[in-house]
Amino acid sequence: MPGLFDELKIRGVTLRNRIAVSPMCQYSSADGLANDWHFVHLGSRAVGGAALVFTEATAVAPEGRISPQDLGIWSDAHTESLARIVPFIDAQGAAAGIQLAHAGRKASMRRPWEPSGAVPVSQGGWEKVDAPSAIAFAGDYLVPHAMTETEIANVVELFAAAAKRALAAGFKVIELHAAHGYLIAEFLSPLSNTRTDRYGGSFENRTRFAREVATAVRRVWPESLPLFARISATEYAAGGWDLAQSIELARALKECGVDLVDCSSGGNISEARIPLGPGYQVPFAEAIKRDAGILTGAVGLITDSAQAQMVIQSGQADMVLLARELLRDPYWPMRAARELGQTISWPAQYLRAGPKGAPRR
Ligand code: 536
Repeated sequence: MPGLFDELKIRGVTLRNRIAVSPMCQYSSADGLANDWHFVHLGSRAVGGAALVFTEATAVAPEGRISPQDLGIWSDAHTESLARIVPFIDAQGAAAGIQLAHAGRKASMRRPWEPSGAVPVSQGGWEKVDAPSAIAFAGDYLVPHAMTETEIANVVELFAAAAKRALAAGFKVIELHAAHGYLIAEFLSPLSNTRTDRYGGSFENRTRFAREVATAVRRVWPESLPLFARISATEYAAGGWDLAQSIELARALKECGVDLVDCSSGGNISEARIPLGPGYQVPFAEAIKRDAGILTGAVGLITDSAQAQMVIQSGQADMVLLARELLRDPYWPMRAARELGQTISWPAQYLRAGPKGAPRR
């Protein structure tokens, strides 16, 4: 079994180790554009030694943003704002990844550090949010509009258009956001999707939108570049989406050209009780890897280098995605390498502080 600091080759992309920066909302954009915050946030984590640096959930359409301050990728200006950041990530030896997202019924919400609730139209929120069925996520969320089949087809094409823009911006990996109760996940769950047409009811119908998005993105995304999908492996609710369905979905997504399933959980049922704890989602990555025969990523309360090393060495997952721990310490991969007795290359600018001490003059 490989270790945390062994390379991972997926299609034509070789990642320098098994550590990725999980997509993390920064709530710092104006009009969906990337700016200096995103440059420094993403750039410093590439300097810190991660192999793969994901943007936050990046919306394929304005109304697909979780908050008015989310990143987006629906115009040339958006592509250009991201294209400024990608070469810097590349130059650090990391690969730049973008998570493509549509927030569905969880769109148009306030930033977490503001009082909670939907953003009123007068304050830049939007009038209408989309979902498979007209069922609100929770009391302070908008009641969504149940999409028509034409509207569904349009969103599939928006994902494909966003993938083309991601390619133009220089990204090497796309992750589809099919987790956390956002639009794709809303279609998967019989609790949020009560449709009676081709997009609701049976497992095949509920997964149709996810499969169509993956297929449409794969059509425009080069053969040589990896495609990931983040899913919620369970929604912790009786009669809802669960691990058995996730394994089936992973098999189906593999057929559509998805290379790796990033295994998260929750987010579609506001009352769900989630059994949080160190590495609590790792067993989902393990089960999906084993039973669907696809690469997986483990995410969720992974904070410790020995813990991350064990996830990889035991074969539970092929990579780890760190989120909050990489907010605390952008240099976590460099620190983890030292703790695990591994040598990794440091940025030349920082070498005098590196594991081998000051370079000789
Ligand atoms: C964590 N979050 C995920 C977000 C943004 C808000 C916070 C996202 O995916 N864009 C989360 C994890 C699991 C379930 C719900 C939320």
